[in-house]
Amino acid sequence: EAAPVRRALISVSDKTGLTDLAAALAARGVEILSTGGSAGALRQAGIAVRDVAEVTGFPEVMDGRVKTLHPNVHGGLLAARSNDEHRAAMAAHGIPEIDLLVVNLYPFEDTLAGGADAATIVENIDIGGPAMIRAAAKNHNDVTVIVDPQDYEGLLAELEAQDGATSRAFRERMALTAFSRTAAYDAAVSGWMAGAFAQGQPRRRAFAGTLRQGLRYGENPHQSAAFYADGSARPGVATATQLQGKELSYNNINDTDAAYELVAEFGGEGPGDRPACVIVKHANPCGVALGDTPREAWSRAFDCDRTSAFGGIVALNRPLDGETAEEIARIFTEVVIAPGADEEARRILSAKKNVRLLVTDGLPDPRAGGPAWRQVSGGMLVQDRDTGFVARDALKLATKAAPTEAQLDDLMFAWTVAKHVKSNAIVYARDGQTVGIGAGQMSRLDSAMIAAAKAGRMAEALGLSESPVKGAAVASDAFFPFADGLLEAVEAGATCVIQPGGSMRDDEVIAAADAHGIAMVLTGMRHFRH
Ligand code: 93A
Repeated sequence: EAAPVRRALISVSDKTGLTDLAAALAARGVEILSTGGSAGALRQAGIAVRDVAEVTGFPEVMDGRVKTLHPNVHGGLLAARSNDEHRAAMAAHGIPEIDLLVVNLYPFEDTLAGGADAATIVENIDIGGPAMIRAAAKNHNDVTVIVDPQDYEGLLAELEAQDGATSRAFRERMALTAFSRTAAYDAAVSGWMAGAFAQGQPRRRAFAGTLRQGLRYGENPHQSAAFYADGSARPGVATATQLQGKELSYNNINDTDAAYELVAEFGGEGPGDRPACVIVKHANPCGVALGDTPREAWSRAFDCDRTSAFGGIVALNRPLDGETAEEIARIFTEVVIAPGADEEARRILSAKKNVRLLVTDGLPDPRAGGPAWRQVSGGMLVQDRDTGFVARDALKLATKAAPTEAQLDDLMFAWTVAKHVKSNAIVYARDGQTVGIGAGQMSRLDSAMIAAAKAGRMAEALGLSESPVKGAAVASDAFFPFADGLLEAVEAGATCVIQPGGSMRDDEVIAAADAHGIAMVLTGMRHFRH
């Protein structure tokens, strides 16, 4: 069922491609109705247009808050063309049929991302636009709705192919796009309000995102999958630009996010603003290190667990430079993400066609709030992102021995890494380098043993004469329920400990630390990550 397009209403904030589209429509004999700013732009381009105000018989009032909210507009969008009563109502009230609606909304998300004040943000909540989009999308039986300048070309091709009409399949696709857009738009508005008006209260909202990329498959080849952006415009994997390499996979995206979120902690007010590198495998870091240069940070991260780093995801908190790219290119790496890449780095990696290189405009903000989602059978869990941060001077000394400044550096470093390791997390670190990471075990003791065993393998790989855990700091993402986990770490060679504290047996754990002359600080905050 083709629906002819004789009259269009155009009302757009983003004027990209506007005049080309309107000129092409006019050339097809389509009458164009338009709102203030859009009409002005069209007239300036010499395109004939009728003001919506003429159709409504009502001027645009209240700074444009009320311009298309009128029965003559909504009747023209909603009337079922095959319904006699609807036709009679149109005739009785002089309502013109609107066959095509082209709308894009007030830039709410961009205004928010630009850091505008509340009044400006509120003024950018579009009311009339979504109302028209929803009306036209509901009436996709007869009306075509376009909400994205990227679809202008497709529309013109459709009109050409259908002799001035659109096919049902096209209208259905555009209606789906339209409702996805208004859903995402309202999610952005409610998300902002949740932060601004309802801090600390449970949030009543559902996720709605914009499709960024269809994926070849999900975690496994038999699962279909897609990647959505939430419109928040935060620097990160969802807004990154891919400069080269194969298409990102579901697991790539998940692992890249884990790597980038962690490396972004080493910047700004975090545990130290030095070049840092994180290598992730299966959503857990297998090497994290600071260095005087990104290159040094990479090679120190690599040294932590050279075996696991194979096929890993590399994240840097500095732009990728040539010498770092050269080092990274030596081993098989799936993805590299950084806040930029210089020309030399791009040239070097371009020889490695399979490496996916992603760059972003800045780093993710580890203190930025927002929701974190998880699906469960028949429902969803929503929580705030884990933005918890314990400042160095807020640590509580629990033992007789106090850590030195250098030990405190390593404790802060290890604690930051532990936050990003799946629980139970045990992290050994020395001189700004992880030397053993135990992740995802069901017992803390097992995590401590695995971390120590990995450190043993590091010693072997690097030909070290002793375990790199000797004199290391150890971080535990949650309290030690018994002294055994702590004793395991001490036996491995750790000399200082950071952990939340708060166990019923804290006294026992502290006594064990004192008995071994270990310095232990308590954060009072845990970082479970499941
Ligand atoms: O302020 S509104 O919520 N009230 C309306 O009646 C209305 N009608 C269209 N915003 C409204 N619009 C929006 O105006 C459109 O969604 C579009 O983003 C914008 C186009 O305005 P102009 O053509 O004046 O630039």
